[in-house]
Amino acid sequence: MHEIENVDVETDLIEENEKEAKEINDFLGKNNIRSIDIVGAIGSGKTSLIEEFSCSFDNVGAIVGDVAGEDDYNRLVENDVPTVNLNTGKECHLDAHLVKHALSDLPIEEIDYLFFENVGNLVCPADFMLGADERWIVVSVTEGDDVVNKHPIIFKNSDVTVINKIDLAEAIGADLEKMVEDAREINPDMDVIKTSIKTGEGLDRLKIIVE
Ligand SMILES: Nc1nc2c(ncn2[C@@H]2O[C@H](COP(=O)(O)OP(=O)(O)OP(=O)(O)O)[C@@H](O)[C@H]2O)c(=O)[nH]1
Ligand SMILES: [Mg+2]
Repeated sequence: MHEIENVDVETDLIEENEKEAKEINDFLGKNNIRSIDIVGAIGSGKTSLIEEFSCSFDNVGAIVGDVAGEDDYNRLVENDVPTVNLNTGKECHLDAHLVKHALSDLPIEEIDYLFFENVGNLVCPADFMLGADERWIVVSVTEGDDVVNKHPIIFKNSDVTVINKIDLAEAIGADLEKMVEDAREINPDMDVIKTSIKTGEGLDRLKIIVE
């Protein structure tokens, strides 16, 4: 006879992840590094945002996650950003264990601002915090103006919402204010900032939050 035992694998994984995330946050704090975990849909503007910050702030570093390839890594290295590339294969999010290892490949003493770019999607990264000071979620108007409402968990677990590509809102008929209201309703404590990385609109407000 086989005995049936319930093992709550997901809870164990998340608890283990929380422990390592706390270690990361302690480590970065001791090294006076301000850290931001950027999550968001594919193509919403995550790497573009890190590129912007690397032009505005000294000593930016990054850890970038994608299922495959070195595209984002190459873009950031071209901008002189010390970067570690993490390919997750079939996994659809970064986790604290991966990030902890990646930290040992960065010149920590040369970094004041560290950005994590999570794998692009609005579902898998939701429960896996990476130990950053803040989590920002970047969505763009081209994903549809119901994208916020459809993904409440990740907005609940974030500190700042960036609604990007507002330069395209009119062209695609997106209701920008609906997106803002949805985000505020899901998480009333969250800053919600509308941006266009293309025109520069809204970026000053984000830079103030980074500082
Ligand atoms: N029109 C417009 N295009 C933008 C804006 N921000 C980013 N883009 C473009 O959108 C595309 C995707 O931007 P990325 O920064 O690569 O997006 P990402 O979120 O890093 O994408 P993944 O890493 O693949 O998930 C690029 O071609 C950018 O130039 C914006 O505000 N307006
Ligand atoms: Mg990217």
